[in-house]
Amino acid sequence: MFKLPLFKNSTSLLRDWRTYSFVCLSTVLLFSCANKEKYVQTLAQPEQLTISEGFVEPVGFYDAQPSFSWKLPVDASVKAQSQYRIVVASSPDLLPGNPDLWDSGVINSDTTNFVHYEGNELKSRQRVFWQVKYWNERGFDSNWSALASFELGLLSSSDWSAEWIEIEQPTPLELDKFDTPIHIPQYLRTTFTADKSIKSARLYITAKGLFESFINGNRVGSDVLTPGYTPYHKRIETLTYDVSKLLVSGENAIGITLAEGWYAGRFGPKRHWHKKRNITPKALAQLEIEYTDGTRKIVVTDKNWQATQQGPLRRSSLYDGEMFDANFSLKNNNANWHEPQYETENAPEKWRSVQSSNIDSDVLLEPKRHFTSKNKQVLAPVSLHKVDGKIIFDLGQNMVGVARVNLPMIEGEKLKIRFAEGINSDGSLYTKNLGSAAQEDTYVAAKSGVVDWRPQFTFHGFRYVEVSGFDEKEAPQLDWIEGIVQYTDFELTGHFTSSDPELNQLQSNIEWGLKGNFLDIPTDCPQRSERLGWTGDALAFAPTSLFIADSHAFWSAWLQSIREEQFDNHGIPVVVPNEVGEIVQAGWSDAAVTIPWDVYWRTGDERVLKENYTMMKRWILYHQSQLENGVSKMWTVGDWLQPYSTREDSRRGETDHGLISTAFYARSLDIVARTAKVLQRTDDAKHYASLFEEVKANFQAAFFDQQGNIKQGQPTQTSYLLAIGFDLVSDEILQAAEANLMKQFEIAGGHLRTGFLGTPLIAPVLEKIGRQDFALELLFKESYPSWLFPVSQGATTMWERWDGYTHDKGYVKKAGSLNHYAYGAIGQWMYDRLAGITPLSAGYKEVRISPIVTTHLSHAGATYQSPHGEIKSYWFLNQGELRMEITIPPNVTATIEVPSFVYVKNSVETTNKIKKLKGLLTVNGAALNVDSGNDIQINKNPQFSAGHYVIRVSKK
Ligand code: RAM
Repeated sequence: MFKLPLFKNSTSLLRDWRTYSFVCLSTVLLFSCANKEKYVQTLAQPEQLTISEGFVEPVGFYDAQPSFSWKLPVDASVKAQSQYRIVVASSPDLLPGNPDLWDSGVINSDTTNFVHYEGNELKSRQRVFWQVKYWNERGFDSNWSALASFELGLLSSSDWSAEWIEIEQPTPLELDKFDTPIHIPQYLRTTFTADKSIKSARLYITAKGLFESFINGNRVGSDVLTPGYTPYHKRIETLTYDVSKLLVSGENAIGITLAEGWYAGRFGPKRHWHKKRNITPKALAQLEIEYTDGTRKIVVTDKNWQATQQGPLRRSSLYDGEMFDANFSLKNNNANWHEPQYETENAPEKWRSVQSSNIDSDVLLEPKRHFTSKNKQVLAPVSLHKVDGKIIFDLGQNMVGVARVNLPMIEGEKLKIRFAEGINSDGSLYTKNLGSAAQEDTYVAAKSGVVDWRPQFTFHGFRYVEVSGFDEKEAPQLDWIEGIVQYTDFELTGHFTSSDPELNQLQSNIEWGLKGNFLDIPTDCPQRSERLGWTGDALAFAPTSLFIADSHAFWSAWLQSIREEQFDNHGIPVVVPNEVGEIVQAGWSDAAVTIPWDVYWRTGDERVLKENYTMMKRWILYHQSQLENGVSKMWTVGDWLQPYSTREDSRRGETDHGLISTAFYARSLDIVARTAKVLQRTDDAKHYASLFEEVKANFQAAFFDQQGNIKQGQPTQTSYLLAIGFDLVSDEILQAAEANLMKQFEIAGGHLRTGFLGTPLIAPVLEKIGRQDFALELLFKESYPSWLFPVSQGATTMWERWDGYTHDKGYVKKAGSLNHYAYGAIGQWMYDRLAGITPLSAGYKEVRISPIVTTHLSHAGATYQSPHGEIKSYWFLNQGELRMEITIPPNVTATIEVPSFVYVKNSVETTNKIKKLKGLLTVNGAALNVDSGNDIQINKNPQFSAGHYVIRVSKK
């Protein structure tokens, strides 16, 4: 029977025994540079130059007012930056001496990130070069950095002389069984002569739909699913490719394949499909060639292009998959349709003229403002089995992307490729959780032999791939299939690991949640007929994602879409891009406020706050329009998917909806107040802070009694988590509320009983009330519901429901998505607290290294590529001895709090939950006296510079 006594004394005891004391011995000079520097003439140059949200040497860049970032080298001579200088020029020859665009001058500042460009106005197509140097804390200067450059794209619609083109086709269009038009993919082509020698060429291109482009037989770029997914009625992103090397002097051909994608296909909820009836895919391209003699030639999409729907791509749908029929070949004269030798006259039955339309004046054409999606990883099957004559390959990992097939077929046969996240007990594919998404690709062979194919304009969520229709004379081989994992092309920046394989699997599942649902926009799920940008899921997962991956640009771009989708009444839609109509929802739409803050906090980029500030303030106005007597009546689905909910619609959780909506109003106010402070809008800051206090009082009066009990609706874990987590109860009743929260856990048999809103708050709130011990118990629990329960049932991704599948019962009736990242929000606590890397100021400029050490593990830790360089924190516990391995990059100040005790696994009595760590404290081998000082101050205390540390608490 679960028992959880809450002794306040022992709680504060836990709080107090936090650190070890020691005397800072001046002999422990780890990375002393004093002597060395006398001889140093010039310091090593700054590294890893990026612009705006982390772009490296972009071509077709979106931002004419960029910011500059760099990293200081990891070098004993560099502890911090005291000054910097940036020079920017229109030509590399002008640098560093004659910067014609901007010279920042020598600026006294330790800032190395997001320094705003303040030079001459930058224009579309402009190529810009820059360099930076810094001075260290002792006034020595560095070499100039290597030269970095960027080139702007076509910044506004007026830069385009191209027209939208599409095949001339009969109207009305044929409808599918869902009443949505069938858009057979189009092939569009033109040829042209380049009559001089080519210096450089850029292809500016986009689509209403999805495109791939080809020049002279070669694929342009390696992006997938371009241009991506934005509110197309407001803004369509454009791509720029350097195609200088693909063109030749003489005859050239350019081809575009065009499919329906998000824009024109059956996508989103059923009730909106019919609206797509008058929408058809279109392409827009502008090829700009610069000859060596300085003259230019422009080739644009216009009426002169030709088009066909008689190509091998017969059908491409995001939900349903792709069909490729090799009999519809587009080859003649030994050439492919995107080569100049191909003759459309030889295939007159196929090629038709196109219809063109002008660029819409109210839809912005802007260069893509984050990274494109790409093929990021390849998975090989781990096994295969046969069911009903079909072969099912198991990739061992639930993933998102496409499958490449490489297998034998017989002429005329149809290869069917089906995808699922799971298999039934009879070994067949489990497809019940896919809704109406068929997730099925088809390949029709034109000749016998080995077929090597992958689709272009669809993606699937799957672990299992079923194939039928191959040449059955051949024995199936594992290498017939490859899983090609596709997601937004960012770098993975954070890695967590521990001694516990289950916890590591949880971490892996969290990472795969990101890989599976960051395909151009953040989605709830990648497999069923949904795959939408649900704001609430994003709100939960954003902080975790910002550690795992360099998702700064990704979030900033999606926030632009949120701004564009904000309703006139200031509401924020629950789904962005909005496919669901006018639905606004507390706890979901608040993402418009929480995510700018999360991005700012993790990156230090103030621009994300500036860009979104108006939207954030308008969102507060919407909240205010929902108030009645100080309490919010805003609609919400509530604590979505809380286990054991007794509500009629059990998905909606038991927590009172008014409490949730009022709590999120307060939360948004709190963040807007903090944002105003960062942006130095003092009056706003005061205004929102006082509103917050007002709402706090209203919240407490409406929902809590004097004993800290919930008085409206059911008492639930989430109601207390929101109240304590968002700081909404006064000090007088806080302790009682804390005890009531613990009682809720006790009632639940020591389990969580929270949905999408409560779950992310569990560990941080337990920590806030001094119950890290219990947070650990919950984290390591394996029985339902818990984070490790799905792991124990074989999960390789995060699930929408804690019990989507069980070994005993198989898939539950409403198993839901097996790739839903929301519960992955626990990652943040694992990185911040188990590994112990917590930012104390925005962008990790100041950090605290203070891992929670527990006998649940013998080691844990993380590496994080912070905006200033690599931060590492690992701890190892061996027979009561502790070793910490820590790296702090230059220009960061850190407080290392050496733990003075260990949380003991499985202790029932609170008093036994911690065990003192005793022994000799050494830092890089030198002993420290335990009598004075608490923490090791890196880069604050002159003794301890940035660098690597091994800290031990050992028995002798
Ligand atoms: C579901 C989505 C999402 C959730 C909403 C409320 O359909 O999958 O995860 O945020 O509903």
